[in-house]
Formats: sequence, structure tokens, C-alpha cells
Amino acid sequence: MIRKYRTGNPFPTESVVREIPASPGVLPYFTHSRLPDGRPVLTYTMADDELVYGLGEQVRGMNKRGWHYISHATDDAIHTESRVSLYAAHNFLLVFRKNTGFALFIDNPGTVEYDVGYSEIHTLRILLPNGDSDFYLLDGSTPKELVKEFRGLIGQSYIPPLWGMGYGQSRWGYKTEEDFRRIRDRLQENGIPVDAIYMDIDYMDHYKDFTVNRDAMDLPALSAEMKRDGIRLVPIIDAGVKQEEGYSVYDEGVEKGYFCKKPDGSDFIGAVWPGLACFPDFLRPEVRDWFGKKYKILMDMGIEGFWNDMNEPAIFYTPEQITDAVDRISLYKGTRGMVFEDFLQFQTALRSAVDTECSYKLFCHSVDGKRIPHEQVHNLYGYNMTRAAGDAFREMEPDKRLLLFSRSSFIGSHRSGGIWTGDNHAWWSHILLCLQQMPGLNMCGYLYCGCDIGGFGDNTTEDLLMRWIQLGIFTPLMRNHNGGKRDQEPFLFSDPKAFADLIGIRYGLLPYLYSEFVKAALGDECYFRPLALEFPEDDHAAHTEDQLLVGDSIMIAPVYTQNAVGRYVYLPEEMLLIRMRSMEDFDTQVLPAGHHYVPCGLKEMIFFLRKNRLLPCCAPASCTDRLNLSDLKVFCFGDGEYALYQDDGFTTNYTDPAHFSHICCRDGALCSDNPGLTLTKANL
Ligand code: MIG
Repeated sequence: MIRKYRTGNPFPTESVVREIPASPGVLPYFTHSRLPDGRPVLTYTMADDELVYGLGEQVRGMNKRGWHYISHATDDAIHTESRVSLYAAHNFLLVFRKNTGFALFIDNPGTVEYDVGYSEIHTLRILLPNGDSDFYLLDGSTPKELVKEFRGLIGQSYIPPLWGMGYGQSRWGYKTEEDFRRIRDRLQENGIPVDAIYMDIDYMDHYKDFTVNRDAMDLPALSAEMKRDGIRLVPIIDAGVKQEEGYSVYDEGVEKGYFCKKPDGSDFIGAVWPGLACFPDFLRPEVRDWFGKKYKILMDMGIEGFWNDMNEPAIFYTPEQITDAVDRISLYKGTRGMVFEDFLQFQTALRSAVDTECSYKLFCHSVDGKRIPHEQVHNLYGYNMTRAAGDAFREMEPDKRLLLFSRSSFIGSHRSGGIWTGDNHAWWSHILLCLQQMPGLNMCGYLYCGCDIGGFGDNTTEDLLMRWIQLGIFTPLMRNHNGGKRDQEPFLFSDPKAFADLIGIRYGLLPYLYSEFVKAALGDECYFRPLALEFPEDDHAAHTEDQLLVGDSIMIAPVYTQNAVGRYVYLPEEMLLIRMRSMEDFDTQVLPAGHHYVPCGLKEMIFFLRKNRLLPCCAPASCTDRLNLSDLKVFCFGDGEYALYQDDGFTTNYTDPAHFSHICCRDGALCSDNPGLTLTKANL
């Protein structure tokens, strides 16, 4: 059951797709109070054994208890435990114990703070930025059902083209067409499957959106050439539009008044990669329409996918801040030493010059003709940039899926695109962080997601990358991306063959992974499922934070520690261990429910097939276009049935009954209602 409670006059975020009349009274479960400054506070006392899941893209574990978090989209590249905000704002919480609980979605685009047992270990305290919120309260069914109901409330998740679930190679620094060809050639020489090579900001002409550096590449020719090898080029689009007369996107934006404005009505200017830039006012439908249709410039060059970056929005500095800081600092001119108090003020002045939070105070949006200070609606910026692209794609190419994912997000953008989790690091702890972020993201509607495999910041190592790929095999977005000093394309290390085999496993599992993904999107289910929700009566499952179910049939338990030769795994029920070195080279073993130490060498990966479930696989290929998806190898653990979803991978007609077939294993023999499938048992 979903109830809605409204306080004040909330900003229409369009996060939810269902109209629910507001209930009288106040939000139950919480006590209500206010800070002296008037901000509302919600308080709830957590029982010892209650778990708090949700909050989407955040630091720390799946159970959010024991820390505080702030929904405030932030470009922060250091994702340590000390952080409270990352790039997104996902105001969804699931509070539960065993099979009962409630869920809460707070629809407020401002800064919402969650103290989940940080100040006081049993107290969940939510601080709202103002009195204008819609609260959606869900209760009356199992926690798993509550998540599904919530997903129904916010609408169907974005589904990428099949090629978007292939392997993607990326690096900040690829610049010329020779760079892109070299990456393709080296991947191919090493037998490493690949579907996408990403183009970071250096493909552009002076970082101007929707331009290409023509001295460095002939993009239409290059993308056509790549496509002959089954590879798509995926360019980045940044939020900031370079301020440069004669650059048509800038000129049009100025002329039409489409950029965010300062209170005096002039265009707000902030510096990002292109230098001084303007920021499209994505909260306005006509601006979204205008910007979204610009993607066509690149689509006409053969591009079929994009990633949206810098849309928190990231702002390095503003001219106002620099002027102000220089004025303050100039007071110290001629001073030889400084007394300590002066130094502190000096330091504050220096820092203020590059403080993004200061820039957020300087501009406004225009909504239905009214000026709204950016801070009140900050978290909606990236969402609406992604919506701009998604809506334009739907209009321009109604029958075709384009690849789209974003860095910043707010619940609602999951209908337009996926997300990646931003600038992580080449740290072992960030393999686990990625695993722990996935279920929260799925609950908030983001099924198409993944992290920078190998780590974005710092320098990776061969073993770290190997282990990370063993998790990445299961993330719908599987992209190796890097901004560190050391290159990390898999062919650069001592054993490219092992990488090729592992990435090959991803392609081999795609019949299952893709089928589970689309079924989850169509049925408002999660693709990544925490054990706590699947085995609600099992206390060990409730506290298992480093394993996940992926779809209906399998459980993953990746190795994420340095120099490990295996790991402890908890099996809530009897399962079949599958240890794989490649799609052809694997062994299996039935393990009883309970705790196990499972050996897993560096170049192997382990996962588990549930009892009476099936796992349809295929032979790997160099890219998804070349997979033979009608010749399936099926892992079985006992008799069982599987609902297989298959389509052409790029059109938007998902509901055609012809896309669904059934595979079953009865008395050890495989059968199907689809005569077009050839089925062979993978394990004996
Ligand atoms: O300020 O485009 O998260 O993936 O490589 C850095 C350069 C801007 C941040 C993104 C990262 C990307 C980088 N961008």
C-alpha cells in the first residue's frame, strides 16, 4: 500500500509517474519536530535487528545504519568512508526486519540529511531543507514487495541496447583516430571481446559540446569503420557550454535565454573544462528539447550512445569568486610573514575561490516564469540533463534504443538512462563499494549501472583489475575506465589471455544476464538482489554484505581482497558452485547450505547456481552482434524452468510475446517451447 503525505507546496520534480491523492494527517512511523530555524525533522527509533537499506548512490555498506548521509549531488572524486554525499540524490529508504517493514520516498529536490544511527545509535533522524515535501510511505507487504511497489510508482527503468551490455573500453586521454584504432587493434589481437570504446572530452574541439576536433579525427568515417568490427564509439557530453561567440550552441542559448541566470538577469558563468561556460537551464522543457536535439549532430555521424558528465553541475570556479578572493588576498600584499590568525583568513580566501558550493548560491532557474534559486532544486540538474537526452531520443528515434548514462541523478532519471558511479579509485575497497552500491541503485530504479572497472583514480595493478572484472562480469554497465597515470587496458598486463577469457565469460553469460535485466525492467524487479530481501527469515543472510543474487538463478560472491586465494561464502541454501576460468574451462561442485571457504585463484571466478534453477549461456564472441543466441548451453542444478527473454537487442518493442520462451530441465533432460533454440547441457 502506498500513501502520500504532502507538506507545504512541494516543487514538482516529476519523479513519480502515478498520481496518488494526498492522505490527511501526518506521515506515520515518525515523530515530527522542527529545528530552531524551522526546518522539519523526522525521527524514528530503530529496533536492534532492524535494517535500513536504500539511499542509492552512497558510501558504506548495503545496510546504511551507523553513518550519516546527505542528498546533495556533489562532484567529489574521493569516495572514502568519511564522505556523506556522492554525485546523486536518491531519497529512498527501506526500513525492515525479517519480513516486515516500511519504505519511504521523500520527494524534495533540496538537501535532505539522513542520520541513520550516527548521532545516536538507535535513532534514524531525517532533516529536511524546508517544509515543502511529498512523502510516499509504503507498507503492508514484504520488504521485497515494497521495493517493487516503489518501482511501479516511479516508472519503468531504462533499458539499454544489447551492445550496451558488452565490454566497454575507456580512458581519459584517447584523442585521435589513431588512438581509437590502436585500442581496437590491441583488443582484437589479444582476443578480447569489445562492444564500445568511449570518447572522453578530448574528442571535442576545445571541449565544446556537440563538436569534434576535426584535425584529430574524421568521426563519421571512424564510427563507420568501428561498426564494421561491431564496435560503437560512445562520446561524453558535459553540462557546461563553452562561452564563445560564433559557437552556435552558445549563441543560440544566449539568444533564446536558455542558460541559468544570475538574479540580475544576466547569464551565469562558471568555469569547467572548456573554460568559462554557461549552464543550460534543464529544468525548463523548452531548454531540454533544444539541448536534447543537439545530440542529433553526433547521431548523424554514426553515434548511438552517450555518457553525460559534470552535471551535478560541477563548477571549478566563477569570475565573481576569483575577483572576491583576489581582493581579499591582496590585503596581504607586501606582508612578509603572517600571524597565524591572518593565515587562516588567507587560506579561507584562497579556498573560497574554488568552492563549488559558493557558486551554487549565485544562480537561478526559471520555472513557469518564476526565479528559483539553484540551491532549492540543486539535485534536479543532472536528472534533467539526462531527461533532455532521453526525451529527445524517444522523439527522434522512437523505435531505437540508444545507450545513455549519466554521472549525476535523482530518482526519475532512471526512466531515461543509467548511471555510473563516478570517480572511484584503484583500491581494493572499491570493488566491495561497487557491489554494495548496486542493490540500493536498483531499488531506486537504476538497473543499468556499473562503476569504473580497474578504478578511475590512482594506479591499478594486474591482480586488482583481474578481481574487479570478476565482479564487472555481472554489472549491466561493464566498462574499464581510467583517469590515473598508469594505463589499464587489459592487454597491457602479463596475461592478456586470462583477461580475454574472463571478459569472454561475460559474453557467454549474456543470454541470462540480458534476459534477467529486461525482465527486471519490465516487471519492476531488481536485477541485483541483496540476500536480506531474498531470505528474510535467515539472520546470516540479513547480514551478508559481500554477496548478491543476480536475477533469479545465481548468486555472486566475488573476491575483493589483495592476494586472496579464495574467500568465505555464506550459502542460505544448497547451491551449485561454478568455478570458471573460461566458458569452456570450468568445474562445478554441490555445496550444502552454510558457511564455506571457497578457493578461487586469481584467474578464476566463482559464482553459484541455485537449486532447481537454470542458467542459459552461449559461446563467447568478439562482440554482441556476433553472439549466436539461439545455440544455448544451459547449466542446471536439478530440474527447473527458466523464462527466457530474447529480442533483437536494439528496437523498443519489448512486450512482443515472441520474445519470451520457456526452457526447462525435466528428469535431467532439456526442453523448450521454442523450436528455434538449440539446447545443450553445460554441466553433467
Ligand atoms: O573533471 O572528462 O567522472 O569519468 O573521465 C573530470 C574527464 C571530468 C569526470 C568523470 C570522468 C571523466 C572526467 N570527468
